[in-house]
Amino acid sequence: MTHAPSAQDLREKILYHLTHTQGRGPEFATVFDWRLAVSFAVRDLMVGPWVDAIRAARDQGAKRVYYLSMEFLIGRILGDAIINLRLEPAMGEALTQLGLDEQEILDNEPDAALGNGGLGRLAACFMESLSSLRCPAFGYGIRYEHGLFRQSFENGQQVERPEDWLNQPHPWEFVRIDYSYRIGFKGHVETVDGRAVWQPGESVIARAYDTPVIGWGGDWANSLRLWGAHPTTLLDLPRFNAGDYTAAAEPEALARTLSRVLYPDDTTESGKELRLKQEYFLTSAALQDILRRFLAEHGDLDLLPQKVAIQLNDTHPAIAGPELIRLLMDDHGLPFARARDLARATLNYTNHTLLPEALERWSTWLMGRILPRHMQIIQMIDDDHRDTTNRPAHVGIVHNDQVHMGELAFIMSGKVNGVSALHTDLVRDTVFADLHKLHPGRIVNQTNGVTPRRWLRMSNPSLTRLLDDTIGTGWTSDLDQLKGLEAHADDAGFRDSLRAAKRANKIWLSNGLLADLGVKADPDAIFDVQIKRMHEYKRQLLNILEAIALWQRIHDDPNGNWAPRVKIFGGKAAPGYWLAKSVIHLINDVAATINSDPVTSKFLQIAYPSNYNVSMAEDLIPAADLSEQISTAGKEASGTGNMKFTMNGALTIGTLDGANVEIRELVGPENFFLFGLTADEAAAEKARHGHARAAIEASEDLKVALQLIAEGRFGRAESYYSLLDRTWNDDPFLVASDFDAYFATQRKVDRAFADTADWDRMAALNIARSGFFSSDRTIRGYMRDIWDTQAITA
Ligand code: 26V
Repeated sequence: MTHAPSAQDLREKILYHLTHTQGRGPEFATVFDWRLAVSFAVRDLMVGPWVDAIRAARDQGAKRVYYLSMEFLIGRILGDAIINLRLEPAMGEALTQLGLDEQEILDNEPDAALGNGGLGRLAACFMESLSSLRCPAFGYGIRYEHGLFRQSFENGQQVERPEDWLNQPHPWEFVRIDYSYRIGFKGHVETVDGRAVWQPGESVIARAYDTPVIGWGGDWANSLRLWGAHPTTLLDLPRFNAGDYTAAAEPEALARTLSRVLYPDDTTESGKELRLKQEYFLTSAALQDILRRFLAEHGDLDLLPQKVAIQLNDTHPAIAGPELIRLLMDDHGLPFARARDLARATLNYTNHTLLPEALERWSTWLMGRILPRHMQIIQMIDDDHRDTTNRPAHVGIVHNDQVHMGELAFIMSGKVNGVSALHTDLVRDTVFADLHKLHPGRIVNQTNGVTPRRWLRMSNPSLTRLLDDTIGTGWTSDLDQLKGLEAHADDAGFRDSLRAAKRANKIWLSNGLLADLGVKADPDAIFDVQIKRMHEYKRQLLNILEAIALWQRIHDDPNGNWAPRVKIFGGKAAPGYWLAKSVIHLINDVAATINSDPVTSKFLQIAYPSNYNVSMAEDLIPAADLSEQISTAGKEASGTGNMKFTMNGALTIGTLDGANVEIRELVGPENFFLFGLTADEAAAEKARHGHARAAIEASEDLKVALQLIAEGRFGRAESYYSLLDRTWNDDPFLVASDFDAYFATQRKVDRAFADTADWDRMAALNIARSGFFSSDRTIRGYMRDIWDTQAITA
């Protein structure tokens, strides 16, 4: 930025927008009015760099990156924009002068919760890093009217309510009515002069809504372009004139359904027609927009791969392969082989999960009915691949009347990547082993990362102050500079400051937990945090069983030297995932019993705030001592929360899964609490008949814990019969097999926490060695290995 605005500049801008945009005098303004006025004042400072960035990319004929994702889990925008535009401390002063509470203003903003979990939050971190690195890019997604459902607990059980973030003005977006595209569905395919012509039976309009994403330093912004669905005709006039007003509005209601609600299930692929339509809606709108821009700038379709790199965030937009071929063949007259080659040189695919139940498949019947032309092209791609590779018979896209979207994405991509070293190895060795043999070199690794602007500088101001004072501010855009802390890890003065910073965060959180849940969290206790979607493979069950076993041990020896602990959980279950919901119920029931036990209450407390989201993560992570990353080895593709905890000075208790492997290698095995079976051992254990029962019989602690649940010590036993039955007789995620190792490792944590100097040393070293996990490093990797693209230099 040329010059940073002063507190007075900001105050004047805020008052200007309060009057002229909100239409309110200060004496009548609500917190909402003020928050919008502040947002518009901040937005004004983003628009210049944004327009300049778009112009620079066009003028230089730069290659653009396009990130296609069904999910962008943004969270709040205002606080992040203030940080990246470097408006602090001026903004703080301006708000104080206006008599406003900055925290209250920031908290007034609803989260943009347009995602389920890791995959969506990664997309948001990537958008921020792309801008911070000045890489010309667009994110393409859907402007869901309702983001991820709001969770509350009734009698300990999850209840879902609709989320309605757009039920109020959204100050960050710009609607572009000139960028509208027609998206067709159904109908039939005709042949006219030897060329296929798809005559859709239905269509909707995709309209662009742009949000600028400002990078660190505030001199570059890319666009997040979200598509809203609109009807091709607003009103059925004959019906209206006939007095049937409800029916007359039907076309509008129907079209809008497409961008109405985010699918809340990240667990099982349910093959729903509306979901397929949403995926095509996003993909077609994005590709039409990309081709329009490309043709306006370059004209010659042969240049497409040199000027455009498209990243598919999982298989959700994998219809991009057939759609791009369709546009090139049917609209631009290219022959199939050339269209195929151009598409494959432009598209790339990231795999985010190996869980078989989450791999997308569509019946050929549904695909053929909703997208008849695409079904033909999918068949052409599959036939062509068979003919050009001599592949084994079991390899391919269409099998048993199902279209396998992973195989489609793989075959239509130049590069395919996994999201951690271990995950990429497993992608090569398992799901895509056959395709990997046919196309060696196509699969590459890009270990995930997170943006240190939001996840350190913004959310952890007390640690940020210490870092700035100790090593300067350069770490913000060059996270490897955290290495400079290593020299201070043995300095008792530094360690005391680190402890004080953590303690301030714990006190803040403790006050919140008391106010919201009535849980008394002693700031000197271990704050032990597991926050993520509720999934069997993430093993929240293992964690709560450990709590029960520990509770019993404390009971057996109430005067023992127990390390006080507060276990904190956060996370939502997919509405139809009843086993995950039953774990939520159990955690809440166990918390109610344990928290009110006078014998143990000073040693063990359990808190489960409802409606975990990005904003809650920003409060919990800086206050954590211990990060729970305890998935069954081989199941968690990467994890990104694990990285956020590490850079905020929490130590990890974890398995050798996902990016935990790399975290442990980098921070040093002596600074990481490892336990449990490896991926290979877990696979072998699962194949062993009766593994669960054998493990339970061998563990007194686990047996007692399960017994107490079965006896109804934590609410009605019947509620947990299925969960117990599964644990005894099936236990596919090896909770029982890993229990004793987990319990023992938690006791090691207890002892380590008691030695404050040593604990703080380990925490300092975790922070110092976490630089690798910046999403800036990840994006540089994609730019180099996948997109072959360059940043625009200032
Ligand atoms: C799956 C599905 C299945 C079909 C229906 C709709 C739907 C929507 C979302 C998903 C998400 C599955 C993948 C996912 O979120 N993976 C997570 O990606 C993170 C970023 O790479 C990674 O850190 C986590 O380990 C991984 O679980």
